[in-house]
Amino acid sequence: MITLYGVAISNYYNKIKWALMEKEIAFIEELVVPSQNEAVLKRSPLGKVPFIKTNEGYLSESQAILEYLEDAFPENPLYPADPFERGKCREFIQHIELNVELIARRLYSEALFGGSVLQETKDEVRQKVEAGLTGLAKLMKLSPYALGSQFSAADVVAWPHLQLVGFATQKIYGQNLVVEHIPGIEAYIALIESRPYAKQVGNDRAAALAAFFAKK
Ligand SMILES: N[C@@H](CCC(=O)N[C@@H](CS)C(=O)NCC(=O)O)C(=O)O
Repeated sequence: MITLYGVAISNYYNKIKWALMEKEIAFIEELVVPSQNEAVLKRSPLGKVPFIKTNEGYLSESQAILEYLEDAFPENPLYPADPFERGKCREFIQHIELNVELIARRLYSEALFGGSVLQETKDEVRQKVEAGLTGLAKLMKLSPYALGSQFSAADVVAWPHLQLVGFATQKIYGQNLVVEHIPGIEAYIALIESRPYAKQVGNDRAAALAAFFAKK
């Protein structure tokens, strides 16, 4: 049995939770907030979430976890069988995480957590996120899924990240840069959110966000 550690407001946590559900892998969730506390650092080297416990030990970094799940539980595959298509799927994931999500992340302290981000940072992030989204639009097929007719790991990664990046850019710039740069993204998000497991992950995220803000 896999244990998934983290918080349901985290897009990386939701990526893995949703993958576990779509692959029909049994798991339990345990609430752990990111921390520099020794108990967390022993299981996740930078104190980040998500991380998982397997029969063999702990594993951190969501992409390493996703690929481990695919290797260890080959049923209900999330990656295409064809090597080139698998490569395209990995290319898409690397691109969205490196050139879009990781850049936009610098806005979250203000967009979500009541902090403030320097105008200089906002300007720099905007330029880089727009470049990242322009590149992503070239890779994304949306016919109807991220990379074509088959639901895949690309979707499992795209939905939690693009939803959050769209929200954060709307809050900071008054414009949803995801919607502006990826034609057809709203219909895609609606399609994904009609999937029962995505609905469940979305509902859990909404409840966790409400609880988080009620505590502040
Ligand atoms: N590359 C990591 C990123 C995970 C990540 O940044 N998680 C956030 C929550 S969404 C976190 O733990 N942040 C705390 C920190 O950066 O110290 C992954 O893919 O798992």
